[in-house]
Amino acid sequence: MAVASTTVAGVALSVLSTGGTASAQVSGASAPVVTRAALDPALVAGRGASVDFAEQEAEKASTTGSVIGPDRSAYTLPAEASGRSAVKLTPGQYVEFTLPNTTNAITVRYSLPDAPTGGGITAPLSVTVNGGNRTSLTLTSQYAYLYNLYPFSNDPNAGVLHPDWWITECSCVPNSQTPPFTVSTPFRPNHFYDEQRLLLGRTYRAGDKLRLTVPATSPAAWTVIDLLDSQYVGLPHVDVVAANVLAFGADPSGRRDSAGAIDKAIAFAKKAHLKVYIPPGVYQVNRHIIVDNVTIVGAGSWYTIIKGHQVDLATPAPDGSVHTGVGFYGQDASVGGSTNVHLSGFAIEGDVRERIDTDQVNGVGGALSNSTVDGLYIHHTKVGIWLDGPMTNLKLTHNVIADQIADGINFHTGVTQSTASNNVIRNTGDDAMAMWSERTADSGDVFDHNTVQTPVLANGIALYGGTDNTVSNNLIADPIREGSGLQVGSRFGAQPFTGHVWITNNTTVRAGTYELNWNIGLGAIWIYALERSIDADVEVVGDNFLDNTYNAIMLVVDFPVKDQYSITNVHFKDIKVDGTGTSVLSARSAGSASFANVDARNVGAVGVNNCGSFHFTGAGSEFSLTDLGGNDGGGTTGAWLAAWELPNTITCDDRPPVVVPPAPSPW
Ligand SMILES: [Ca+2]
Repeated sequence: MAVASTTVAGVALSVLSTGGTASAQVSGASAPVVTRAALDPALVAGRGASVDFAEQEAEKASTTGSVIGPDRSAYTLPAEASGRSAVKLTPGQYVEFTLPNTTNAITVRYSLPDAPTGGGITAPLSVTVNGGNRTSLTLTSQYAYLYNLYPFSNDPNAGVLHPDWWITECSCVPNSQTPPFTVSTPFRPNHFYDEQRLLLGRTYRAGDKLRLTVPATSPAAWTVIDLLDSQYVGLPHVDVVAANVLAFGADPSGRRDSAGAIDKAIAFAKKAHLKVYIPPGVYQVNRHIIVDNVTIVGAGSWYTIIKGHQVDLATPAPDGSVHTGVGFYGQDASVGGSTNVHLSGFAIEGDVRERIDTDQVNGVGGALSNSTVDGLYIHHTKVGIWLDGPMTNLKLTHNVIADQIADGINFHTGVTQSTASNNVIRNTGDDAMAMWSERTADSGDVFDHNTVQTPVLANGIALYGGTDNTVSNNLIADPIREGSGLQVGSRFGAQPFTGHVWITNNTTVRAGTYELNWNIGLGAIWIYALERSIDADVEVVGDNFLDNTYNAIMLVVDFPVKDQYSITNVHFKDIKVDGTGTSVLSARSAGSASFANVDARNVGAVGVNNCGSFHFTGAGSEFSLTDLGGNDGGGTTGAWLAAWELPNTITCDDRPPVVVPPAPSPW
């Protein structure tokens, strides 16, 4: 990882364009500014995934275009950008990055307009280094753009999808109005971004200038560039002692369907006790490859690409799917699941553009016990990795999951003793990572050292019930709406939380989002009792909550059940809160929590916004705080945990003015 230069002042200079037309203004830094989640890497050292690329935000690079943002308002281009800012280019404009390291491969995160009637467009982007070696990317918005209410639509012109649902735009049920309330279109556009990888074909040095230029003839009115990841990709991995899929008829040109050939290679490998090897190439697969007791190795995710079309099923499958598509699936848990499956070193490129929750069109699925998934790149599937247990002992490591319609990783139903670590997950349409204890509890699971960026809906990492699960050392940035950085929620029919919940040493940044339906700010971590009380031992230790849009911490019970459920037994220790638009803690629940060594600064409102369960009795709030000492600092209102607030002073204010905090800095 390169040393970041974060102190380079923006320089502006004027250059004459070679076309002899008007001069263009160039703004931004010429020295590389390497960041992690748009932060100085020193602020997040030891947290998040260890990765082999360096990340540079376009808004910190040199450009003839215009910087958009920062802006955290949902349904806008800046809000879904890393760091809530990006660069907008019109045809002829460019953004130029100074490469921080030896580089032969890049990932560009970008946005294009949708087609007027939906479905996306394509447009070129030219890549040059030091003014030469031109290559080109064909960008697309065919996998971007969702509109409207759940389960969303690809039609930018559609009226409200559920006119019988309450919506926040009118604070009404549209069909109950006379005349019915109509929404303006496009209604709630989101999921603007996509990303694309490119092997440059030769190796460049640190200091070389990589320029992304929108050709003057581009059909796209604008091209937004969010960031560039650059890296050096080594030679393809070769496995000689293996069942090579080419020997079984697989077509590495991607022209013929290779699913049958891969099945044959798997069958042979199992008999011969060999691995399956998939050499460099693009392999067309338009259905699930069922895996059990097999190891499948690619040449590396930049070289071996399994790519498929979404296929309409003639009749719905027993699981409710109406489509199928490329994916590697363990057998269903109802027939015992699969075991001893090891997948590594390839990409899965799906073709999912709409959200149909009954469809099994995920990158990896089924039940996979005693298994590993390592070094995959999973793109354009519905969910990157969705496990349906019961199952046990799965390890997910060093996977990159991007541009999903729904979740990134979901441990669903009785997934136990399993780990997801060092994964990078970006632009999911739902929770980036979740443990969902539906019907059967997840237990003994760990999400550790993952990096999550810009989930456009829901949470960075969410736990829905379960026993003795851990979320540790993760870096979670830029959640956008109807969720936040970390959630502990009794929701979605989950089993109760029992035993311990450990939320340790995570960093969130630019979380604590605005909840559009509730019309209030959430916390970077929010503990939410909707379907039952939360009374397991929740230990929140060593976490840093940076640049919170609203609160750092929220404990909330849904209003209709505020007198039924409570949140108790939550313990905060060794926490740093750097910057809150509003409070350090917002309590909208009966119950209690303890605080030890929770330090805060740059706090925008009263330290504790204590509403309890909204009875406002003379005895004080129904939520009480225990001060275990060392809770220092505060902001505009003085100490965040002042003696006068303890144990349960009512300080309830739903919508205090937001004070935008300064950027996070070394503590
Ligand atoms: Ca950006």
